Amino acid sequence: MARLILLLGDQLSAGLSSLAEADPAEDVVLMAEVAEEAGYVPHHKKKLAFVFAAMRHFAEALRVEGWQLRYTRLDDPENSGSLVGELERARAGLAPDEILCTEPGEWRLRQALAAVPGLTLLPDTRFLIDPAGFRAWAQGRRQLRMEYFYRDMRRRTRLLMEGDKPAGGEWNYDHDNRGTPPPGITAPTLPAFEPDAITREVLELVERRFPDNFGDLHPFALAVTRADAEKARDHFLAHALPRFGDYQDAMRLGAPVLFHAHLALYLNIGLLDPLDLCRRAEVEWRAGRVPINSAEGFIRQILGWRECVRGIYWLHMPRYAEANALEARRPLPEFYWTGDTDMACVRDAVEQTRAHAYAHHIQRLMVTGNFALLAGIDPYLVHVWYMAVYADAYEWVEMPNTIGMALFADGGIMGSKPYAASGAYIDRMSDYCAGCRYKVKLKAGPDACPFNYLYWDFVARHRDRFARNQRMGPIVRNLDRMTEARKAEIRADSARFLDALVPAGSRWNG
Ligand code: FAD
Ligand code: DLZ
Ligand code: SF4
Repeated sequence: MARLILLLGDQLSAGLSSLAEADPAEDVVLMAEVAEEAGYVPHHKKKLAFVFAAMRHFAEALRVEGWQLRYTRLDDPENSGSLVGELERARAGLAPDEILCTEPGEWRLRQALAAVPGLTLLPDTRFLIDPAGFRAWAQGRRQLRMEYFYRDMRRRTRLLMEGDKPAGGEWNYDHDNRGTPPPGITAPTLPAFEPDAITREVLELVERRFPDNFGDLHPFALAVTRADAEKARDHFLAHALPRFGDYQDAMRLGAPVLFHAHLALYLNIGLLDPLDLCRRAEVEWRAGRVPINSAEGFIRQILGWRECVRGIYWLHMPRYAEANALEARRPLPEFYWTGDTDMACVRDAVEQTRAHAYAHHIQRLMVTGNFALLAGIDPYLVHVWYMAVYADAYEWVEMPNTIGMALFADGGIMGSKPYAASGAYIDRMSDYCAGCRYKVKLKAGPDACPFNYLYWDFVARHRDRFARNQRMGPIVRNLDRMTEARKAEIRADSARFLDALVPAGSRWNG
């Protein structure tokens, strides 16, 4: 036999480099559902079902195309439980001359695969810049500013360009991305995909094997094939992209997706292609169907942020996983798993995360992320939570967003200042506060919004560090102007609130 192609669960792309190298007539593709990948963080039930159902459908599509396939199901009695174990089992049975695998998206798995004799790792060409290209870009720069990286990526891909100038006249329409949806405006409903027999079998498997994992398995309406993911994409381009730009930072009670794409899970597993998606968004703008702030805002997220965080991940691993610049040590509160908190904003974010394995960016960053930052929760524990609960979570993208962007635990690699905010920000961008047991306008006492005193407590705890940060200077000066009595009140309110937090059980707390 010639070659064995190991194809991972988030490599479900027809144009994958390992498949492009292979010969369907001779080579064998190995795919495996394994306990190690399913269990290294306690994944949301919907995420598990999504990954396994998409894997099984992709395998079926490869078979139809004529590939020879070796597919291990989670329940196969011979299943060794790990990808390397499955590789060795296949090697023993098939005696391949060579093993090929496209680079995995995680340091942990890369280390394991790099140690397998006879295995060649091929570049993951689904991204628009490779780790070496990013390293070259980053070399010699004191700070990695996403904006400059993004402009270079625009020039490199020619997306939204008129000659050497940005289309529309500006590189970035961020200032037009902060509108609040007027009352009565309705967001488009996501398309729902009825589970077929393959998916129903997976749903039954997940229910049986992972009964205690976080999250609602039903209703399950995610796309698990490329054709359906493309339908979801087209629905977004037609119905939500036109307003994506205006309401990118808004939050609404009980409206999990608003005008966001809900496409990261399909991009990250390989069912959609990022460059193709960006080109389609540009076509919508050029045809006059969407405004520039939407097309540019959307393309910026994929071409800029998505590629940039991947570059940062590979540049800084494995140290990045242990980063804890602010020395945050508090355990993760139980309400991250139960939603059992009086803070209406946090409760809504957790409850919809439990229902959909989804929350949009501002909820992740400015509600659950902001709370963890202000409360000083251990970054690694927060990382495990984000990895587990979102259907789009893979370490290369989740970790820099959590440890860097949300928690500032990397000391400023991802951003020049922490994304810390008091209740006023959440109030401005959402309708949560009106129905909350806490009062967003109150600064002190048991009825005050906890984000208000926790914000100042956070600034006070890190005063000396932040005093050295140019962008935090004005905030530190505001703190310094407070009376000692006011500072003592902030400390007392924060201690009362934080001491009352119930830590999640050890199973969920590392
Ligand atoms: P939209 O808001 O519609 O954005 C469009 C696309 O842009 C997304 O599909 C995504 O591919 C890309 N994108 C947007 N923002 C980012 C970003 N900051 N980093 C990378 N890509 C981005 N994204 C993930 O894909 N997986 C994760 O595990 C993940 N974890 C996160 C954890 C935290 C703490 C934070 C603050 C953000 C995280 N993000 C993650 C980034 C972002 O929140 C999600 O990509 C986005 O919410 C996915 O929903 P959407 O498809 O509706 O995106
Ligand atoms: C996320 C995931 C899960 C839950 N299960 C599997 C699996 O059983 N088999 C597999 O090949 N891949 C799985 N994955 C995706 C891998 O964890 C993924 O390849 C790494 O996270 C690297 O991005
Ligand atoms: Fe969240 Fe504070 Fe508003 Fe309540 S009052 S919803 S805790 S920001």
